[in-house]
Amino acid sequence: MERKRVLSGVQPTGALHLGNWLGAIRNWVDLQISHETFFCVVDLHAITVPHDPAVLSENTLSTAALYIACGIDPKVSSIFIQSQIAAHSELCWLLNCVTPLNWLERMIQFKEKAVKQGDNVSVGLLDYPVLMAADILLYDSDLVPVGEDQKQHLELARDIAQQRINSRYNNTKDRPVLKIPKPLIIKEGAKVMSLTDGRKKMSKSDPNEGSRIGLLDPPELITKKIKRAKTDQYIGLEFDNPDRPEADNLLTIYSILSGLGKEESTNQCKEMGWGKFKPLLGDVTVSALEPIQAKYKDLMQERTELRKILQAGKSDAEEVAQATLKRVHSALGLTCRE
Ligand code: AQP
Repeated sequence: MERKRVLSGVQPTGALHLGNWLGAIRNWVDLQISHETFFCVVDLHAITVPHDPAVLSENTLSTAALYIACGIDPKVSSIFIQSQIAAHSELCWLLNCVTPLNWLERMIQFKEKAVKQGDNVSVGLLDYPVLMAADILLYDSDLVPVGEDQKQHLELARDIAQQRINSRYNNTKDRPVLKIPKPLIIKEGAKVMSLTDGRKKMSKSDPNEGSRIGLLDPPELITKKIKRAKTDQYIGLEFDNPDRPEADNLLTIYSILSGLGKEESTNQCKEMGWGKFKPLLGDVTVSALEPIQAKYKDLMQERTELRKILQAGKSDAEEVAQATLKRVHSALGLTCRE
């Protein structure tokens, strides 16, 4: 049976953290076995907010290296850098021309991020979901792993493909111009919250470094951040108590990283005070990240292998992307490209 194709990516907007790993990349690792997988570093998305070019360039390579260090196997998955495939920008333009402006103005992420930019909001930030639609549609993706925050964007990609391209311009009839992707809801996907506020998502762009654990943080720093993490006045760790978001978050991290799962970690920690729990969490976090950090170091020291992997991923991606772009060109009447 043909394997379903999956596409996903992370923005190189900063150092990857536990949330990116436990909420996204860790699930990709499992998906590689059962699906055909394309994973990109979405650097064109990263420039929709102000950025430093040198930092972006280093973060892009570092993010790709972390995919591999976390277990994405380049022999099985195609790993590539979004900006190296010009078809992303090209399809984005074509989709821009058929997407109503008010569809974009409704996007929650735009509204949230625009507030932070004040008068400096770029057209790119508004257009972010159309570029994301192009990323997904270019690869004829069957499934896209999405968290709560990205559901609205995937819905938009489906609407653009169905209502604005396939139903208006399907001139071949034997197959739709664009494949309509479905969301892949990962049951095990964890939402990791900030260490300083259990009601806020752990995020690369949080100005407080202490709010997140970077995948490349050294052991002493991890221990320090966990020691300083927000707690509450109760004794005993527990899941799902709405009044104790910090307990739920740290116990979730512990249950995943220790491999104990929810039930066993509840049994182990239900009567434990914070003073005993935090060093335990620190130790499992350090141990879980140690192999990732070692593999990452190897890849970044001798970058030839990494560049080769990205080159191979680029050519896999290019082949699929060009075929889709050609179909869209032809559907829209841009026929001079043969
Ligand atoms: N805290 C989180 N818990 C679970 N999953 C998370 N992801 C991000 N943060 C968490 C998942 O990681 C993938 C890539 O995310 P992204 O970097 O492309 O964008 P993001 O969701 O906006 O991540 P950040 O860290 O919050 O970045 P900034 O601060 O730059 O906006 C996605 O699958 C996401 O769900």
